[in-house]
Amino acid sequence: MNAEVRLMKNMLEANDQVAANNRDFFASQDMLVLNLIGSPGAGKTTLLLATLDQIDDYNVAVLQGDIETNIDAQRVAQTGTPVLQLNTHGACHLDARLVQQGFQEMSITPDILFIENIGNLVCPAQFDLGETAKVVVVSVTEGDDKPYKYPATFHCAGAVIITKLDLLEHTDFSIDRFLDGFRAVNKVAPCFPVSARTGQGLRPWLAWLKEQCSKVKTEAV
Ligand SMILES: Nc1nc2c(ncn2[C@@H]2O[C@H](COP(=O)(O)OP(=O)(O)OP(=O)(O)O)[C@@H](O)[C@H]2O)c(=O)[nH]1
Ligand SMILES: [Mg+2]
Repeated sequence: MNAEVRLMKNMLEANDQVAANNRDFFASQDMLVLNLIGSPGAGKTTLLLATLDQIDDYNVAVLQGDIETNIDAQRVAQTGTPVLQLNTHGACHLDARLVQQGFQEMSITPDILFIENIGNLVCPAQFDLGETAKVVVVSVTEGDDKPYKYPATFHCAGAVIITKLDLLEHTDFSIDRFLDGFRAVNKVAPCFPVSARTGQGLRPWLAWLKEQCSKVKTEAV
């Protein structure tokens, strides 16, 4: 094993230990924790805002990951949802330590914690944060080949959202082709085509979310 590979392995192992602590802690608090992963501009924050608007019967908090700026945290804060911006200042993914520190700083215990990861379809899938599930967000404007090109990311998804459905007719995105690629690497996770702009298709996603929330609380009993 060369030095670079060894360094990466050590880094991932150290991250996994903190992630395991996070996962135990979140489970002990009956929290559903979702790690939103997707390319820059895929529509993660817009989906989050449309979701927050529909789940006001839950206590929700957001950890907002970005390399720089608090633009997205400000968008979330306008909804009244507790939010903390996590800036990585260059790193292309959040890690478990950042999440642990950010969550401790918030000092609240929500029913649902959304973590918006850095816009990137590669590294965020490799770094476990201790989340309950990863939710991969892909938009129709990115092309339907993403599960073929980034299989590991789609393999580890607990759910996939295809967003910007309102733009579908202006693209050559084929939902069938996307699903064929997705099912080749992940037979179980649900896929929700939505438009966060118009609200189309949000209902099944919201139902899944609420179901996951109940599951976390039931499993804790
Ligand atoms: N038409 C349409 N536009 C959308 C939809 N969702 C997001 N957008 C637009 O897509 C752009 C990017 O959306 P964001 O939600 O900021 O994307 P993001 O994935 O959070 O981006 P980063 O945080 O920079 O990685 C914005 O101009 C949104 O208005 C949608 O469902 N339909
Ligand atoms: Mg965003």
